[in-house]
Amino acid sequence: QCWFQARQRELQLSDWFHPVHIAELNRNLSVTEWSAPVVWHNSYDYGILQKYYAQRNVTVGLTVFAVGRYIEHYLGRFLVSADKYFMTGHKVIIYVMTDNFSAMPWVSLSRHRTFKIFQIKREKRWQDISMMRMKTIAEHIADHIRYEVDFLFCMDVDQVFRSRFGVETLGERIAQLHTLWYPEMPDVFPYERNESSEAYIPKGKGDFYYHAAVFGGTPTQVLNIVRECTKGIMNDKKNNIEAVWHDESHLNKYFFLHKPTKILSPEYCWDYRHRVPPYMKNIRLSWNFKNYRLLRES
Ligand code: 2GW
Ligand code: MN
Repeated sequence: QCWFQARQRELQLSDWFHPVHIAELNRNLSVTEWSAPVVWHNSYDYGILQKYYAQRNVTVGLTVFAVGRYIEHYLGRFLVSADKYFMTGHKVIIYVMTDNFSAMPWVSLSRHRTFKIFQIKREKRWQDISMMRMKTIAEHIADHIRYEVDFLFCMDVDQVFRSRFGVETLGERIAQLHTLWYPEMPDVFPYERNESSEAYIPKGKGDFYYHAAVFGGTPTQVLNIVRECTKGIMNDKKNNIEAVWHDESHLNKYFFLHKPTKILSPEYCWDYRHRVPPYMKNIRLSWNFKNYRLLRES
């Protein structure tokens, strides 16, 4: 069963109502077929959530990787904006994984916030820099992160926080709708279509295309996610296969099999090169400018 069939039922439309029209309605979907909330600016009461999580005295972790040129290009703005907008008012630990301590920008964080920096080795291919994050995150969760935080987010570094990215986003398994694909039909999603890949999702199947730039949940759940993705990536390597969108393809496979319990609207990871639709009222995080030629040359 496909998401648009559920939407047809929910909206009491007849079966012949064309899925393309439903994609239009899907733009402000507020709950999935499996009852997971989709978080939009007006879909929750922040005051209540803020109080609830403050009473529980939660600590939220955030992993970010900066290797090579991404240190000087992105890490400073990412950290400064995270300090301002990520889980403001709550305890935060930012885990920075980098191949070069000495290039780290100097950033001072506010009260109740800290970061821990870890040295990682630099992979030769950028595809591996991206994919091997899954393995490194798994090791760090198992080793220490799970004893330190109640919730954990894993993010790309090439983005900037723009306004509150708060406790409304917390949940067991959290996935991010991709700016480009959220209004589209599942059969056009850029899932991995090679049957021999561990990331394979058949045409017509799937719910959403999730963006690997933001995912999270409880440490236990995130550990499952990144362990399974690592397994998929390593098995593919053994068979000389690389999924079309690398770790993102494997993450999409995981969330196809284990549905997220909370989904973040594209407000939580917007690409400003696209026109902002009128229902996109409060952009929280956006892609940073990317000079592909400059970044991918070295
Ligand atoms: C990546 C691509 C080409 C050249 C360099 C790099 C690179 C990535 C790098 O030199 N240094 C580095 O630290 N990275 C890390 O990998 C960094 O944390 C970055 O955010 C992450 C993913 O690379 P990115 O952001 O350039 O790729 P996107 O924005 O196209 O990401 C999507 O697709 C990726 C797989 O191709 C990942 O799934 C990513 O999570 C997605 O958002
Ligand atoms: Mn990115």
